[in-house]
Amino acid sequence: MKCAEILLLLLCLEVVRFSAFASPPSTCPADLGKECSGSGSDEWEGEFFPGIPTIKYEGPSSKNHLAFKWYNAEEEILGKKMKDWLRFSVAFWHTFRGSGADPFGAPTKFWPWEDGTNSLAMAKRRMRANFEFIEKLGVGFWCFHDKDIAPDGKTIEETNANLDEVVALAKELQGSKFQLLWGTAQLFLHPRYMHGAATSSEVGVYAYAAAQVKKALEVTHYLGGQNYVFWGGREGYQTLLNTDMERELNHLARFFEAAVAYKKKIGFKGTLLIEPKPQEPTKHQYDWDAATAANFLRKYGLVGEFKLNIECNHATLSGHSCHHELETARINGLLGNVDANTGDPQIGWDTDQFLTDIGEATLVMLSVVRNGGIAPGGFNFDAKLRRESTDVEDLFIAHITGMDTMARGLRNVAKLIEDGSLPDLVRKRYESFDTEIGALIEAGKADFELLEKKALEWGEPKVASGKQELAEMIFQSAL
Ligand code: XUL
Ligand code: CO
Repeated sequence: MKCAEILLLLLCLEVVRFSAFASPPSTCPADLGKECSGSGSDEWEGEFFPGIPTIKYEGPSSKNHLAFKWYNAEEEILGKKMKDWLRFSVAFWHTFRGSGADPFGAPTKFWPWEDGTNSLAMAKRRMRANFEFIEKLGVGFWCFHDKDIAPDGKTIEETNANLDEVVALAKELQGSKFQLLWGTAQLFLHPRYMHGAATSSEVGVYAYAAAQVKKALEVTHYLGGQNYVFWGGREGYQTLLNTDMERELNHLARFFEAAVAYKKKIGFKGTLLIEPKPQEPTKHQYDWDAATAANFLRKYGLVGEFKLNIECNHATLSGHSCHHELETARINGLLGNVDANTGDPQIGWDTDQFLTDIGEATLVMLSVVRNGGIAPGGFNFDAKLRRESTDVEDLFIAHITGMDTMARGLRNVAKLIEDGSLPDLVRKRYESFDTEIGALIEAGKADFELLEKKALEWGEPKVASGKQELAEMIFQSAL
């Protein structure tokens, strides 16, 4: 292949890559070759998922791949029903707009209810499929981006009218059975956001993004959303050589302040969440990790108005474990929601896989239990099928495994708490601070003169074993 051809191929692949987040205005999957403005009926004969029963708990010995082995919604663990600890949510974008495209390949998923258009009728049909899916799965919550659920119009007014129409249907289908965990505005796919949204160098883009978030907050409020998420995929930079980082961060803070003011104005009581991620698609994203986001909130006086949505695959991309990010959020009083997924140790991008590692899930649940739960947040499956998984039932199997994995994590934490030896090990490790001088240090009352006096008196300190292997042994025995 010649150099120019390789470049062209790479360019095409990049375009395909983000098609999982729905198409920009007036485009549709070219390989399906249909009109995007098609205004067919949103009616659909019969069920979207015929042959798939309501998923039930059958216990660990079940061989039924359409049953839960570990997640038993009504069962009480550590004083709360499993469904209340876990508050599972289906991500509309992956489940209903995920095409299977990756940086090197075209879409692979052509669900029976799709007609290849991005029409309003198609949007409504997808919404019906969404509620049948979550009902059969036994999940109480869902999450969406504005652009996942409704097509853009030619103007902001037309776009908002489309959104209103789909949201009215969503409200009706939600009824009192289901709840919106969070809504968000998609501020990364459209070319206008290439330099960022709230951190764009163009004031027109800043205003456009504000109009989009204003509307997304309104519809999230209308749907009774429990939270609202800001993920700033393009809020960052490709190079500092052309970037006024200080000015961009100030703009981002002003944008968040305006969101807080508008939230209060319309009476939206949900929690505002920032979702950290270090990079991808930008080289450097401003909300790099939990500690960076916490520092940003403190600097701009926004602590108290925001919490964090921790995504496990974002954590690993930032060089941390998910447990580290959850604990950082928790000890700062900022743990708001979990985007439950995982990455791949060999693939260096955000693979958004369903979490199936029981040890990892146990660590995640340790943080959530220490936090006293996650409500009004929940566990949103920001996770997608592999490109090669193309059966409708795979959507169920993936979520069932994800839910069972988190349920096993919760059950394991209950075992660890009941056993008590892990917290005991940690408590013992610090017991030298459970003394008069330790209390003075922790109260901020031990100055250097006093500490020097103690050091002279005590001489060389005895340093105990960290007992890491014992901690690992105890942890492993609960899995
Ligand atoms: C991207 C990501 C998003 C956010 C919502 O990596 O996680 O789906 O969760 O915009
Ligand atoms: Co996410």
